[in-house]
Amino acid sequence: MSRVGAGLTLALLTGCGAGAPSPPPAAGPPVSQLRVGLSEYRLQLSAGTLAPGTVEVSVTNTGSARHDLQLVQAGAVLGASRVLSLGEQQSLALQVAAGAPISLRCTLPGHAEAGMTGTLAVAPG
Ligand SMILES: [Cu+2]
Repeated sequence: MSRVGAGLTLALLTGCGAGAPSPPPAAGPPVSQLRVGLSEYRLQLSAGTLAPGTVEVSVTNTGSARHDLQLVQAGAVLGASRVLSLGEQQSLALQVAAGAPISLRCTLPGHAEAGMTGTLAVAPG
């Protein structure tokens, strides 16, 4: 118990110092090219907001287990990669509708629950 408390205090004191996990990308300018890294067990997104229209997504497995990526917008699957082994890369071309956010997940059993999920905003049209 006390060890957990001390760790939390230290994290608060050091704030954004080196070694802290990098926060998810803030809502920056909308992009039409996105890179997604898959690892255990998280998704690394190169941007937080997509431009509507055609978006190129480059998916790379940077982890050591097999992963895939599925992107869903408004209940419809926009695109999905095959299951990628370590170091494998696949490019997807998506047709993105304006405004509605996109959810991302690895579909392998247990991976989304372990943290392999993410959300992208989409700029209004
Ligand atoms: Cu996975």
